[in-house]
Amino acid sequence: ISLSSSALDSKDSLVFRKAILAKLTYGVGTNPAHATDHDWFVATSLAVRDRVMDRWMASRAMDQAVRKQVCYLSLEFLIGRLLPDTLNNLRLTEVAREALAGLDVDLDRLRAIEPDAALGNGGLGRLAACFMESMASLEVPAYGYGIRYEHGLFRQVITDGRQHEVPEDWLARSNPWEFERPDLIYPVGFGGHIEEVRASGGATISVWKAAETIQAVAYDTHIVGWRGRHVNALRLWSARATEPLRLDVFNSGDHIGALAERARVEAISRVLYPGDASEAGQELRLRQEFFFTSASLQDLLARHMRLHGDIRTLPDLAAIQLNDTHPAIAVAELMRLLVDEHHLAWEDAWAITTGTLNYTNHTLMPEALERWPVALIERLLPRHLQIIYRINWHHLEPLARRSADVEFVKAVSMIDEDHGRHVRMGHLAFVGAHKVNGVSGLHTDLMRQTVFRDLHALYPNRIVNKTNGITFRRWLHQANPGLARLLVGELGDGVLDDAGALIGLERFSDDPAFQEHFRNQRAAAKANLVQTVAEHTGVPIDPGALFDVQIKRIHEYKRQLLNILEAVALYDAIRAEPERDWVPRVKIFAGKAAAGYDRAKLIIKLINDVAQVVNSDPVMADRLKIVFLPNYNVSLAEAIIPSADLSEQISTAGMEASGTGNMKLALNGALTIGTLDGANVEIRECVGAENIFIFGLTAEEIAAHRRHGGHRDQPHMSPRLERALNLIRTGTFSPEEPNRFDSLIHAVSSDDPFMVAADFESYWAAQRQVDELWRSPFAWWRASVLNTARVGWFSADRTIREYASDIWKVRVQ
Ligand code: DL6
Repeated sequence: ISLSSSALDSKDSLVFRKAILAKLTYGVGTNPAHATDHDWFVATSLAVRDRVMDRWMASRAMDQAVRKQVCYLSLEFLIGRLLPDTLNNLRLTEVAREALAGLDVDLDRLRAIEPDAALGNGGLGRLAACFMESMASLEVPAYGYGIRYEHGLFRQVITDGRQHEVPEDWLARSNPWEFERPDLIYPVGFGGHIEEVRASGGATISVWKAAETIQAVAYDTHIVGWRGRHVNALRLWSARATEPLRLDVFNSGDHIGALAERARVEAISRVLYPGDASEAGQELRLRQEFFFTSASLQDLLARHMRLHGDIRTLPDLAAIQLNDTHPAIAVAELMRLLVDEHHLAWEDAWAITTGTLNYTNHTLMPEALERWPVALIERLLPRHLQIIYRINWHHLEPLARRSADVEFVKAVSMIDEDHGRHVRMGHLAFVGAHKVNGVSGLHTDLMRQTVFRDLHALYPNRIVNKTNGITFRRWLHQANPGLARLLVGELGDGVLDDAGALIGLERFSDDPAFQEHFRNQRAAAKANLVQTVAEHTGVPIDPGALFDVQIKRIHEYKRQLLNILEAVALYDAIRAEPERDWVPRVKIFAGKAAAGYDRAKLIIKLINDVAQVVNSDPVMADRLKIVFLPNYNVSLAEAIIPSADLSEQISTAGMEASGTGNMKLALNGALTIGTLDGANVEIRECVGAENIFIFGLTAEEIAAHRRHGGHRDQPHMSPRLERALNLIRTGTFSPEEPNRFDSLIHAVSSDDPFMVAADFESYWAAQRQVDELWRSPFAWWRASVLNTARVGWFSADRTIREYASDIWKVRVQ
């Protein structure tokens, strides 16, 4: 292969081609004649990585000057593929494409080979990934800290309409992006007892004698900021047994037994979200949380001491963000490290802890707020339980002195004494944090009024709002390159740097020629999705139809059930009057249900059963199609979002903390149909009430309804909903098992906890308004352009600037 295969190749692409070839030979150990696509992927990634290294070192050198650092502790980082991200941020995509084309290799094919790093579950994990990218782009010195799970979120396989979970194996082939740091190892202890030892000065100090010690080994992955200006590290910990095997046991002939202890220890970083229905599963989860929190804090303190030499300056030089309560044990662990290992007085340690830690809450749902049995913490982390008790004593003692109301004291205590003794991790995080934030305006208000009402009364300035954001580099520039090119053509290159510049599009919203271009981009994305749908489901869909998209975790509060019930009602209406002027629609669903969440899995089955009947009914033709795309992940989201006309954000009001899919879809021009929940409220403020379809009860109405015991009444059923439920009940979609969906029907028609029946008619009406607007293309595309133009505020750069100035007190560029 000639290095100058095309006269048109740029100098940079020639240099890059040479670099890829060198990596293929010396890094992968093969040559072009024998290289597989995977070999080319690794060689290309290694060549790209080389371009990052100098910047990474330079960023590190800069950070090590006296700049305050951010440590983002998160059990999840849903980063997806790194090749397109890194190429995009280095502005190298076209160079790489050209370089590879000269070697007869297609960049897009290589991109598809990279497994998604699915080290997360949903919104919280993807938010962490967006924040890491924005922090690098804004030159905030930051470390992301988490677990290097060997198996990320399960792969979802749909057979016979049902979800099956298959282990995900992203590390099965080499991961070209990470650097193992075999010398960066920290011990993490579990179990044992505490010894009170007399120190030289005469005081007694507590020494934790752990029963077992596990090694946390660091693996670093670069996170490149926009235009490659700054590079941060994502440091993930892998668990390793101190003893690789019991040689005596091995030699005695018990070859498996000799490795048993190692398997047990290393299970900590084996799987994201081990099932926690069993006690062993719960224990493993707590071990995971402590493992990565302790290693991360030890790493931070070691770096701080190396660079600055004085532990007391920690709050001036580091801000730690706890992403949800998963790392909340950090409050006790930081105190332990400061008091037991750095020998600080309790009060001094507490001032440092509360000056450094901050906590983000991501849910108000009681069942998702972590509580650990006291007995479990006592067994696994005895010293931490002592510390938690002491923190709690300091927290409650002033209340006792003022003879506060007993119920109030019980409500703010870190220990829930009522339902078996539990440690409330949200309370621990709240009391140990400098700031506590919600993730949308509504969610933050509800935090103040509900789960943290009493703590908020005690610490009235602690809760702040930081509405979520998304990185536009990934969710617009990269996911929708055609639209990005159009925007640059009209608004100039600056729109890539400044999300606020999108507002310049407003003036084109009425311009038929621009609308036409905008529409063409959507059409191209839809054509691609038509192919993807055909490949994955075999269902042919009409690219001219309205693409109505609901993509997110499957959960009752997200109300995929409401959506599919509306589809059943629509099916019923079309069958009754096929000749009416129906707007052709394709309802597209994608999402995973937690493995142990039977009702969510049944909703998946219902969607697939309804899809099967609707899609094969000749009366429907292209009027209505329903598809469920399997194995939703970041890459699939990137493929679906640019093609969406309508974005379903229909959670029960008050239950979705923010949502970020809502932002991604609106940015790409989809109109939202949604409740006044989470960030939908702010999206409506930005895009204008006339450019969004809002329906349903508000959070306040639902709360009032529940206060009056309304959820115990039979919900009002509209005749349309009755008919839809009847079709399901009588086996229209499951003739072989008519009562398959009885539990879903029962939930809706008895206490209706998610207000599906209550919101049904209003949702139906909003959907008919959608149809109406679709019939007026000029008005539809105007609204669509205005959505893209007006959502610049939801850039994660804005969110990170707010965290930086109001919570972390760090400088941004
Ligand atoms: O803040 C990120 C993301 C929000 O956008 C979602 O609304 C919220 O559900 C999600 N929360 C979680 C935590 N657990 N639960 N449920 O993933 O956080």
